[in-house]
Amino acid sequence: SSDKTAGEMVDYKITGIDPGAGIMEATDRAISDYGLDKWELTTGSGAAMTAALKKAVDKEEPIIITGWSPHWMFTKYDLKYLDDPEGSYGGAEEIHTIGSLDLAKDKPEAHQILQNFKWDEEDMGEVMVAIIDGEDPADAAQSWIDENQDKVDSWTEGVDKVDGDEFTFVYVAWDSTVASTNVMAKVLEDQGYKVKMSQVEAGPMWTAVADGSADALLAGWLPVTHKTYAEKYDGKFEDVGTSMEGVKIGLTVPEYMDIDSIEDLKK
Ligand code: PBE
Repeated sequence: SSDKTAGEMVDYKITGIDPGAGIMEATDRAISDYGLDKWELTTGSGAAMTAALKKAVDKEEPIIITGWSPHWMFTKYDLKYLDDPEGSYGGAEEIHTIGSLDLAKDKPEAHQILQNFKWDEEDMGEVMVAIIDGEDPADAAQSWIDENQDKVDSWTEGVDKVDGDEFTFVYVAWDSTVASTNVMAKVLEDQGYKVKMSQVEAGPMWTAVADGSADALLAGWLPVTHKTYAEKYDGKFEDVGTSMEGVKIGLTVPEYMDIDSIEDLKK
């Protein structure tokens, strides 16, 4: 440790991701809730953030990032969340599958599978780690499916096959979402769908499902992370199901940093 404050150590900079991400809005809220007037949240992307994290960890330098789990960064590095006594980041979040209002009527087979879709942090972690270790996302998804056929069968059991119907997922290039979307794209392809994966920003992702130009998104983080989007499009989408429980967002630092709480950033 040093005599410097956390702010001095990182130049009062929190390394963020894409501006539309819910965690960015939550971080703006934290800056205001904790009175972090001198602090700045930088924007970029998930990939730029994890590149900055790797660079810092390699040199054991201080860094503060917008983290979330499940994410492979917690597997690859020793990291900790900063305590959040004000609750700016909410508590235990869930990942919801969000469908267009026409989904159940127009594509009942896909709707049923998405309703059944549920996996855990370890499952998603296996796909994410394979991708970050260099595997093509589609191949990583296929390997996971091959090794977890029982789980996949439990999602598709009793659901009729279809014959080339089109299905569009919208997703953001967040590592967790890349993993889930690639897996479910394969699952729906095996069911007979012709699946398109359209990569967009967070706002347009919600808009596409709400206006029906896409069928579903798999990264509806609720109740807090995407609250603003869910409220904006209230009544224009179906909350199809919860694919994972107990997920989390928050400010994240390497274990070697001598701070434990967002309150420590005020010093
Ligand atoms: N995330 C991953 C997203 C939701 C999924 C935490 C970066 C967000 O902040 O909107």
